[in-house]
Amino acid sequence: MIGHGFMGAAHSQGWRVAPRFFDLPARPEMALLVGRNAQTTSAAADKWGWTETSTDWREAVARDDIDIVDIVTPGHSHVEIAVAALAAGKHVLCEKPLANTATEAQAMADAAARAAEHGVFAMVGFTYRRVPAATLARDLVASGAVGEIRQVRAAYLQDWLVDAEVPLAWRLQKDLAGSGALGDIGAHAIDLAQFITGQRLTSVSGVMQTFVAERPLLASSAGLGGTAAAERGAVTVDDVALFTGRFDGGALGSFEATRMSTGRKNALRIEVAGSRGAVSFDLEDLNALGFYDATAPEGTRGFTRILVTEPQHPYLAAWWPAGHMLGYEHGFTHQAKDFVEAIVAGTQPEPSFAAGLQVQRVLAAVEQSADAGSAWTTTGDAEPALAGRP
Ligand code: SOE
Repeated sequence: MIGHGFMGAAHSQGWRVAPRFFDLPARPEMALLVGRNAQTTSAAADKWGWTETSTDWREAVARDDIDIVDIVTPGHSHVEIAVAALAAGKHVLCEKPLANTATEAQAMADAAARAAEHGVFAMVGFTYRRVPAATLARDLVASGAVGEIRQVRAAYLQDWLVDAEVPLAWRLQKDLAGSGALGDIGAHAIDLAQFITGQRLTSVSGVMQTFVAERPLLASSAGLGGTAAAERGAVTVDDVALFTGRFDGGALGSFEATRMSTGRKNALRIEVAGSRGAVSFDLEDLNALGFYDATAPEGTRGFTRILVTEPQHPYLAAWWPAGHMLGYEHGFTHQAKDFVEAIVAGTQPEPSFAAGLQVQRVLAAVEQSADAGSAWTTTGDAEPALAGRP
């Protein structure tokens, strides 16, 4: 695994736990943790259970005893590491968003397509698909339970940047992160909306805003002269991105990605409204799925709160008895399980780098639209032929 920040902790949990709760066809070994600083990397390896450490990712991806490279670094380094690892014949799991630009994502998708011809596979880490309630939502929609999809409402609400004194972390710097709330959490909303509906966004109209233009530098990046608190740096990404979108299946979508939603900590909310019903999911209540059946007998209709903890629900047979809840980290365990199973079976794990590229094109279209006064902007996927469309 290359990197060891917040996602490094979450991915380590997934690799550590997956073989102990799922009967995997191969047992992943947490062989090598790579980071820039030898001391902090060694401490992380001891804490999370990695056997060896290195400060040289190029040497790591070239090793014959390494089969999988898991990239959990900031977005600016994804393309170089992933292309090198795939060329070296390693299967690659890469955190979201796939890259910082559509051009970088295209290079990664091309490298993955070449590698797949030799049975080497790549996957991008949109883990929320693997929350059982989200997978159940997808299954219900695919079964026709909500009928023709008309509206998709997706909002990823956080508030960790409301305080103007929160330091200038890498997620707030365009050269490292590519964009702010849009790419970091908007990418999750886009992927999950498309996963649950089975439809793709084809055009968008967006607006983006940075509310806090300067923040204190982190101590590590403050100069020798001043103190961290005294030195401030420019925020070069969005705090909030709002956009509407058209889907290729004819649905209309409204999206929010914000780190300024005071009081909301990690609320990824998706509601899909159709001609026969609706599903509603909230990551802050991730063991439950709301389901409305418009065909139920009149007088009995209402949103049902399905507790998604039964053994017949996705992934649940490996866990606890009904009502004993899962958490944020289980999506990462399910991700590791699905990735290992696909690699051993010789099948393409989803979401693929091609899927990651499509999300990157939506992100790029939102930024392009926001720069052009919220003009409708196509994502590159074929527009739906809609009768009577203005
Ligand atoms: C920060 O916004 C963050 O850690 C994202 O980077 C993750 O992808 C998301 O799962 C939780 O919030």
